Amino acid sequence: MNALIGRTRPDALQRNLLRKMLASQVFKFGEFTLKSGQKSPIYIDLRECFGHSDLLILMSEGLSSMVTESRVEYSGIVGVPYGALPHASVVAGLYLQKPLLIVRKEAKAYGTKKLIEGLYQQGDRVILVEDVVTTGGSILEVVETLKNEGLVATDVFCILDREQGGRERLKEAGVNLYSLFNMETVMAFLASVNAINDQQWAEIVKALNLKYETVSRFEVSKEEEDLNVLPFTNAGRTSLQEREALTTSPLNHKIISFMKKKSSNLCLAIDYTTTEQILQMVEKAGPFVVAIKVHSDIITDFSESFTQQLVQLANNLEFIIFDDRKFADTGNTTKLQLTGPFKIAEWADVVTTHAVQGVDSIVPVFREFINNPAYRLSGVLLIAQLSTKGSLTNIHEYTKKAVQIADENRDIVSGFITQTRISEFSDILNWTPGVNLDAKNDSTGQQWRGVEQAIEIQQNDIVIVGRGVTSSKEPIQQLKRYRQTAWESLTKEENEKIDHN
Ligand code: 5BU
Repeated sequence: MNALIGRTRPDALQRNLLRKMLASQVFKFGEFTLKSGQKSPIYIDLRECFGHSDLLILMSEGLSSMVTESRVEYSGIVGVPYGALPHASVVAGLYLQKPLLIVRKEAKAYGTKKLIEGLYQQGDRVILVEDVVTTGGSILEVVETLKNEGLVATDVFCILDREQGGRERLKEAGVNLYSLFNMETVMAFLASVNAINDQQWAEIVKALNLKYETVSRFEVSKEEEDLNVLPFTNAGRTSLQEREALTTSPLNHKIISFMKKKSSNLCLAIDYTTTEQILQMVEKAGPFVVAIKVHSDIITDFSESFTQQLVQLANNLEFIIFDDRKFADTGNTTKLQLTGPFKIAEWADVVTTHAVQGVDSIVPVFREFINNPAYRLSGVLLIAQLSTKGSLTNIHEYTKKAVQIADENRDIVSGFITQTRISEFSDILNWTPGVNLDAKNDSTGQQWRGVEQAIEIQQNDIVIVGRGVTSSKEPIQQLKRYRQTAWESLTKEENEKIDHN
């Protein structure tokens, strides 16, 4: 790896913005023909941000900071039509609180016939806000119009400098360009988080005739290593009441009723290997959790009597039985595994499945079991993102496909196993493993983060905790601590909303 660490490292706001842009599909990969006729393997569609208010806000915040830091003096802000108009409005109206000017592409044939709308006087100095600068052509046209109206414009603030000669052309015309990102920063980010590989880097460099000889990457800190730091969707969590009313899944109805009754959004992962140890823990932990998760295939003395006792405890103590079996095979094999020696479909309320085998190998098989009252199984949790370091589910395309499978089959997919909120459908519950209040990682790839990150920032619903409780000397004390922290995190927003009303 030819690292150019430092040179192109974006700051925290930029990194946050780039991550959001990646998650919101601003960067599109494929084969595109640009306005210039050039072919490009990447297309940066900044207009995606009109649909994501958090992106529009972050971009406007970045543009505003650049303007302030530049110390350029100006009395008005001009948005270059049309793509930059929303940004210019937010920057002028909200952040910098200066008059907004709009330059028409053509003069109106009626009324004032003005080419420039807004509050200004001859001789005023204005700045320009633009989204993407390629050759600088549109900016020079706007500068010319402004000049003809007696306005002075020598500074342009843009989100992306595509490095296609715009900066140089503007400079020749006496116009300074300030950019939030240039192509190299964008590409260094994409390479650093493995969204593009070295070959894609080379293809982009060639197609856009860029001058970089080596792949440039910056160091991604431990916390940032994984792309799933922020939610995929802006559709925030609605209240439990609303979600209860929305969900048609009997399983989720049951889970939400347990959550409310027990003030708990906790699932305990009991990875003990003997039935005695597991049952002892279930008896003590049952009252505080909404679900108990087991791995049936790690239990050395697995028996039918074990599952009978487990079912009885679940019925009495009101929790969901979750077998984390992670199906990932043909539909036929999944069917055999559900009914095989462990008879999973008979005692588990919910199981996990990977999405890798594709929708046709998942949905019909599980639907058959879930709709059959002879089986206890009443929902599946689709694994959209794993908690492990370097997980291949960090490839966003994969997660998006998993989300699509779930969104379209909400009668059987009652939840996701995920790191961050990914679906806009709030009736699908987001279960999240990789939570520990006292440790960051184990020696075999697990990555843990705290409850606040998992529930408040990443907007998950149910915390899956294992060793944080089960390896502790005082497991029930720890369990209560996790329950309280997780429940406070989940209900905080709801309580805040109630307070505001
Ligand atoms: P831990 O002891 O808190 O690391 O236990 C987490 C449990 O969740 C454990 O049973 C794992 O098998 C399970 N898990 C996970 O940790 N990460 C994942 O991405 C998935 C499951 Br899927």
